[in-house]
Parts: sequence; structure tokens; C-alpha cells
Amino acid sequence: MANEERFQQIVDAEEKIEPTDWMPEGYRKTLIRQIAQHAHSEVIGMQPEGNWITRAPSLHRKAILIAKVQDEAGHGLYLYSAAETLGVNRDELQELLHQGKHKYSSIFNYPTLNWADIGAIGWLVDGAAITNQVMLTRCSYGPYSRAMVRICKEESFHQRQGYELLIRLCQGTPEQKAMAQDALNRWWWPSLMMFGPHDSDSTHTEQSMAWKIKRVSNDDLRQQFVDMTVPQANYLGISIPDPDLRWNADRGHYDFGDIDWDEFWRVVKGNGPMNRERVAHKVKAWEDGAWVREAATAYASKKRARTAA
Ligand code: BYC
Repeated sequence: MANEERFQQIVDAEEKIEPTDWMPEGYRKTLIRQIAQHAHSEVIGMQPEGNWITRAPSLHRKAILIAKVQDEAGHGLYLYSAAETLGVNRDELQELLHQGKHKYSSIFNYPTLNWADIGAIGWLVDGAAITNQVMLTRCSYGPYSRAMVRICKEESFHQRQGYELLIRLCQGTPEQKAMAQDALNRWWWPSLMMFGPHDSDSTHTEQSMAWKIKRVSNDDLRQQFVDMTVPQANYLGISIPDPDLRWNADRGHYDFGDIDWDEFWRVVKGNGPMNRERVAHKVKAWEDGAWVREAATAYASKKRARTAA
């Protein structure tokens, strides 16, 4: 049986492809692209929240936020490791991100302006992330699917802490509730954009679904997210900034308004509100950390030399 045919049989049988198995070059490239983008998103995603660690309103909130931001770094590590099993080097991937040749999620190019934004990120951004990532636990590539199991468990804690933060604000003073509303107004549409372009404009969906890298399409996931989130906004008593949002009994889903795709592509192409700052900060952190990498390498070679002696 030809390699290609055998590969597709394994995929169709819902078995996992492992690093030493034969795989089509396009499958390997698609996985490197998606996993690297995902890893970069986790690491760049530390910035908008990290920005609030020193300003968290209590010790309790600060401890939660530090734990969450550390989790994102851990997700980056699991994912870079998964990408390395496909034959790329982690430093190479960093370089591509720093040169603007690799993408990361559009959502992290928006600023965090007030404390309620930390709640909105947990509720909406992590909520959208889980909606997208649960399907990735069933991805055909073993190392990616296994990394996603752990990541999803942690994302679920992240989502809950954000929602709980907003419940507290919405049950607080009118000013606190207004902060929550303001955060929802700014984060709603960018959260819907996280799922990517409409299926009709998605270049990779069809092939990625045939390879069972993606298991559900961008539009179907976006709909799932809207259906899940509207009752949660109702419970908070704040309104989603979409005049076209209404329940459609025939479809059994919420209808919602048009996404501003010009804004989406502007942000994806590097011209969103915070793109330049995010990448510049990342490059500076990489450069500032050079001495740590050098020290670790020197220590490892000293240890190797001692073992060999
Ligand atoms: N932002 O053919 P399509 C997190 C690009 S981290 C930027 O549909 P695909 C968290 C796409 O790459 C969340 N670019 O692509 C962390 C492609 O361009 P290229 C990140 C986007 O890959 C910290 C083009 O548009 N999650 O949750 O089939 C704190 C056409 O799109 C975006 C993941 O990365 C976007 N939103 O589907 C809190 C999950 N959307 O590459 C939370 C894994 C699309 O051809 N990734 N593009 O130049 C995926 O599931 C898929 O890659 C996507 C896109 C659904 C995102």
C-alpha cells in the first residue's frame, strides 16, 4: 500500500499519527504553521494580562492572575515542544515570529485598558479558546492532541476565573458594572474574530479537516461560542454590542451581525492597535534573556564534560 493511502487510513480510523510515522509534507507544514502560531499566541498573550499584575486590586486577584499568566507560558512550552517533534527548531520559530513572518492570534493586538478587561479576557478570550481547542484534543497528530488535553483543563480554570471576576464587578457599584459593560463592548467582536475568516474564505479548513487536524469549521465553532456566551451575558446583566443578535427558533441558534472583516485583516496583517508594541516587547524579552540561555548552555556542556570524564 502506498504511504499516502496508509496515512489516510490511519487518520480515517481515528488513530494517531506519531512523529516517526510517514506523513505528507503538506500535513507536516500545516501542523508546524498551526502549532507555531498557537504557541506564539500563548506567549504573546501573556502581555495584555501581565500588564495588570502590578495593579490587581487585591492579593487574591494578583495570585490568580500570576498563576494564569504562568500557565500561558507553560502552554507555549508544550506547544513549541510539539512543534519540535515535526523537525523544526524552537529558536527558528522565535526568529520567524520576531521578523513578523509568523502570525499569532489577532486578539492579542488589543489593549487592556481597565481591570474589567482581565475578566473579559478570561470569560471571552479563554472561552473562545476552549471552544476552538476542545476539538484539537481529537487532532490526528498525537503530540499536539495530547498537549491540548492538558491545555484545555487549564483554560477551563482561566475561563471561570474571568467570569467570576465579572460576576463580582456586575454585582458591585454602578461604576463597576459600567466597567464590565465597557470591557464587553470592546472585546466582543475581536473574540468572534479569533475563530478566523468565514468558512468560504478559509484557505486551510477543507484540507485540515480531511487530515483531521481541525475537526470543526471556523463558522460552526463561532456559532457554538455565541450560543454558549449569550446566556452568560444575560446572567451578568450586561448587553452584547450587536443590534442584530437574536434567537432564531427555526435554526435553534442565535443569529448575529456581520463581523468587520476589514478590521480583522488589518490586525492579522500587523496593523492593529498593539501589533508593533507586542512584537517589540517580545523581541526585547528574548534579547534580555540571552544571558540565561547562555548560562544554561554553559552549565549543560560542563555537566556533559564531567559525566564523560
Ligand atoms: N488571528 O484558513 P484559515 C489563547 C489566519 S491562544 C490571526 O481559517 P486555519 C490564549 C490563518 O493563520 C489562541 N490569524 O486558517 C492565550 C491563515 O493565515 P496563514 C490561539 C488568523 O489555520 C493566552 C488565514 O488567516 N489559538 O487561547 O485553518 C491567554 C486563513 O485562515 C486568525 C490557536 O491558535 C486569527 N484569529 O484556522 C488567553 C488555536 N484566524 O497561516 C488565551 C489553533 C485565521 O495561511 N489554531 N488566521 O498565513 C486554529 O485552530 C486555527 O489555526 C484557526 C485558523 C482556527 C485559528
